[in-house]
Amino acid sequence: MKKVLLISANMMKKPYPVYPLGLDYVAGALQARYETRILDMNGLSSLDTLGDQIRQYAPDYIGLSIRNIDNTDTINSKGFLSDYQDLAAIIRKNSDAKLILGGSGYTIFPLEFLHALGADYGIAGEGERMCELLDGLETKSDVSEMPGMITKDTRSVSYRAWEGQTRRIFHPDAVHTKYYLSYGGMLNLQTKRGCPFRCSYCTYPHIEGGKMRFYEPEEIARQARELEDAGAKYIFMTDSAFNADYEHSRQVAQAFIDARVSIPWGGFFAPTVPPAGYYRILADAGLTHVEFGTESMCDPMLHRLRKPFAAADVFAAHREALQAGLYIAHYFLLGGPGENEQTLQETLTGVDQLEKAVFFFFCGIRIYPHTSIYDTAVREGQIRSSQNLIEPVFYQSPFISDVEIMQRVEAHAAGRVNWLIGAGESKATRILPRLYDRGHTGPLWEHLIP
Ligand code: B12
Ligand code: SF4
Repeated sequence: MKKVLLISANMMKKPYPVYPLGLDYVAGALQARYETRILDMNGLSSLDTLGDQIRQYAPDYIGLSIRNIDNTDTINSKGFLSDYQDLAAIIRKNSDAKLILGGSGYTIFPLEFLHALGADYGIAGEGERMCELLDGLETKSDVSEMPGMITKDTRSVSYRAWEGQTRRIFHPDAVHTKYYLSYGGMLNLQTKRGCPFRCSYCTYPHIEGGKMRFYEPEEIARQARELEDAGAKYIFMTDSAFNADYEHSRQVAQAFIDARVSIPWGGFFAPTVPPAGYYRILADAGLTHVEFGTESMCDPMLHRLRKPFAAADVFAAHREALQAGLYIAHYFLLGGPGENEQTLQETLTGVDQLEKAVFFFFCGIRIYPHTSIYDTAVREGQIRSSQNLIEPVFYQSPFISDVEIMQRVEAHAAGRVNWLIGAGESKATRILPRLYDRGHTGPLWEHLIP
């Protein structure tokens, strides 16, 4: 059997290190026909040992997973492209294997990454297609027409959602699994792919597709048990919006109850009005942390951001989640088209009315291709359509600057510990690593709830 080494390039440890779930699926797709090994840069003691590992394994193909492009922080922006270029250089120095790129970050900028890293191939979208690519290369067929396939000659990218089988392979004893278990204890799980909404700034429907594709609830529950039995202390559901389909997510919760999953879990939720008793059932199934993608508490802003809810719905969702005894966080994305002093004030006044929660404020919206805010920014002359956006550019409201927004939020927060402003370098993200080092588990923001 030919050998494939799958490398997770992500080395970001804030807010906590993230298990490379995507590679479990890629490995699952390859397993029948290729010998596969996962190497996680997070679990590696130093970059120097990477070359040794590559030479030892001597793979025929190397897949590099690119998840994060940058830290998406307006103030302390940090891009990871040069780190990935260094990684690619080490790979090339130690192996003649064909280098194939993939991952969620990669999917946003597939041509840019392929050229910047000098890779041989890339797959935009789901990595389950990697098996097809390798089979094609083995038989020396033309692979350039496969959906999502990127070669050095590709000029435009077109891909469609993967409709075939998906299979996750999880190794409880793998070096990288042990790393996450010993540092915060968080593993992750996906219950479906795709998001049916079209929020103006969001890349998720582009990465995962706009049509939801569900996994069997019993299979998810089996995986949750597997993670729990391996020693996980918390599971993050990586779905774009866990409650985007109320019926399926309720069935997942019921399957957890039936399978006696007892580990706490959380995920991203849209603050839409839930059916009666929804959060209660989820809480009974182990849900402890709800992370609402709320973005604004001002209806005209929510409308312009194309959110599938209004401010009144946020209060309803918040109330239901609170009554079910859950920890709640709301994420806000300020500075979108039309943001001004009044809309910001409306949001801040709205937030004041959300009791017992943690609030994360992101001041400035990163512009990504394939989003409607991208078109707005081009129309307004903020970016050129030919511009390479791997280096982050943030949308600027003509009526209020990101710095002004941040100052106003800070002033309004008046030192409240549950109001967290900015992405990368906030007080909380400096404290978290120390808490994990001392053996604490899970997302930990619940400790900031008043
Ligand atoms: C869940 C999630 C989180 C959770 C993760 C929790 C957890 N424990 O898992 C939390 C909230 C912690 C989080 C944090 C951050 N995130 Co996040 N996150 C996501 C999200 C929604 C899903 C990722 C996921 O697990 N998907 C499920 C798996 C199965 O899919 P996958 O990894 O994409 O893999 C598939 C394909 O990509 C492909 N593939 C993957 N690897 C490879 C390799 C090869 C060779 C091939 C061929 C294919 C391939 O095949 C896989 C199977 O089909 C994505 C958006 C999205 N919808 O993808 C953003 C996303 C990855 N996050 C993003 C960012 C920016 C961040 C943060 C930096 C934000 C911040 N400032 O704090 C941090 C970084 C954290 C860290 N330490 O790395 C960006 C990355 C792009 C960018 N601008 O850098 C994304 C894409 C969202 C966006 N804005 O567009 N995130
Ligand atoms: S912001 Fe959330 S609900 Fe909106 S499109 Fe993105 S994932 Fe879907």
